Amino acid sequence: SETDLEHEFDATIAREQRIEPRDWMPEGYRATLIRQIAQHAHSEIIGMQPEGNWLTRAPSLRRKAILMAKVQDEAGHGLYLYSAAETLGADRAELTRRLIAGTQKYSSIFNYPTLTYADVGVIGWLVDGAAICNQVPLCRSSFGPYARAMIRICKEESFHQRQGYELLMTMMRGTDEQRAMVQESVDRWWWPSLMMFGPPDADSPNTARSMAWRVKRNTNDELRQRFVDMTVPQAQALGVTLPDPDLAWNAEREAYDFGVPDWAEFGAVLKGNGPCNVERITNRRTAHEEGAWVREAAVAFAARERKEPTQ
Ligand code: FAQ
Repeated sequence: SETDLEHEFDATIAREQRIEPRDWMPEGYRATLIRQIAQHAHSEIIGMQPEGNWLTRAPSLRRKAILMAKVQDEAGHGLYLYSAAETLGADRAELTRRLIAGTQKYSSIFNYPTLTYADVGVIGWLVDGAAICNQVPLCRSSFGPYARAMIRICKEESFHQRQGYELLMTMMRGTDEQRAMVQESVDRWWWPSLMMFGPPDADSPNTARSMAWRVKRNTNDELRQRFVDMTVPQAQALGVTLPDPDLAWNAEREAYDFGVPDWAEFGAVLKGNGPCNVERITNRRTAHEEGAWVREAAVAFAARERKEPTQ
């Protein structure tokens, strides 16, 4: 009966075992996973644009090769995550349709512009750093395909973070102008990076349910704190200042105190009013429309192959 199935599901979660696609699951569990995984996949695909902006203007062949590899990894992560969503019965074309229609979200962070080449380094350091902080615990998410996807994705994100930090170390060893460029970029990206972890726990409608299902393993505020504590020593080693006058070590808590992000700005970005929302979605829609002939050709090819099996 439905109750037996529900008990079985709860027991699997309680034993720290994985739920697999063919297992029975509550509809709410399925829906929240599709929501989170689709949003994550969309973030990877939209996230190709800010850095892709610098591919044609990378300062050397070496930097260009590294950046191309990173942006291609992000495409791979997106496709991998769409596949995980498909194991839950989601339709990939429908997910893309919802992204373009603006009815499914992607990470707020990708609605900010990349104004200088230092932004490539800072995205690697702070944005990938935040992504790793958020995603390492998701390797223990209760849904098998999502947890397994996170293992590979986190390995690649770690490489991305290192390339960003190495790029910034190189710039910090350079001229005064280069150091100023890094600092200016850090000033722009710090607060949006903190917003990547989502609203404060008190304003996070999904956290309690997702934690009980072990879809999420930590709250938004826990992970934000972990990110701040991890990043402050890295900023010191680099020689940059994080733009927060309230940032201070709290010996009692053994953690850094820090200021409050501008949650009104976060709300505006989520509503579609960030600096680059329109551009990001317009580019995605154009790419989708211009790729229609490829999808049609693939379908026609598959149909022909079914009729005339190759010898
Ligand atoms: N942006 O109740 P909660 C990357 C939404 S990393 C936009 O706390 P939840 C790598 C949230 O969906 C970025 N929307 O929600 C990369 C919900 O709205 P809904 C992607 C946000 O799900 C690096 C509402 O606010 N990473 O791409 C954001 O429990 C460099 C209420 O929030 C992931 O997606 C936000 N920042 O917690 C690529 C990680 N925060 O859906 C290229 C997996 C919240 O009810 C270059 N996701 N919202 O309409 C998660 O861990 C969670 O979904 C959270 C949000 C923590 C993001």
